[in-house]
Amino acid sequence: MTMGLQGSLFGAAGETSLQPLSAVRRTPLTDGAWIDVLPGWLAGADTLFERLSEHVPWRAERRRMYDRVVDVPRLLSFYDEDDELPDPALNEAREALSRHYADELREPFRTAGLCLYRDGRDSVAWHGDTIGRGSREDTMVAILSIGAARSLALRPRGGGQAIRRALGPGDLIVMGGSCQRTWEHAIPKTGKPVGPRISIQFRPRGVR
Ligand SMILES: O=C(O)CCC(=O)C(=O)O
Repeated sequence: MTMGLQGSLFGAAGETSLQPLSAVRRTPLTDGAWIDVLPGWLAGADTLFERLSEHVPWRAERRRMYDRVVDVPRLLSFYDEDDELPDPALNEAREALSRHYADELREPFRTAGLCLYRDGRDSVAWHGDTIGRGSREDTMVAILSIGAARSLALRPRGGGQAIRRALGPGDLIVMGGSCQRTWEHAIPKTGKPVGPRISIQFRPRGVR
């Protein structure tokens, strides 16, 4: 699939490189949750976007909602821990994250979930990554965002003030601590004319 990028948003094509993760900034949330943010972690995000949008086997999914089956409003591709990642830049990103968070996470990031939001109508609803161990254990989910800027919204599960972080091309956000079970996150739809975005989520084994 080839998705057009707006020239004004993306720089000249080139190779990708990662900035040092020592520059990441942590924001504590409530109940032992936190987020780490590093804007512009990946340089050359436009190049990676072009490669992934073309070479990843994007899948459309359908989901039951009450008495109807509806299209999931984004395209998906999942790489389990033994699968070859679709681009060497993703191996580098996963290794860098595993190295940086080794002492705190005490296990490497293993899987990569990729989502393609084709435009502002694509979204993901409020949820925590609680299918696996995230429902009972502290863990981390690291998201590398490339393509058009979109907001990631977060809110405490029991109710409370939501926050938003705008994720631009190459930006990193890591949700850590109890974030998956005590907070929820979403990519809200937007009426603004936004281009396509790819989210790359790295997770440890058994977190989904
Ligand atoms: O698009 C994103 O960055 C968030 C993706 C997400 O929350 C998920 O797929 O579980």
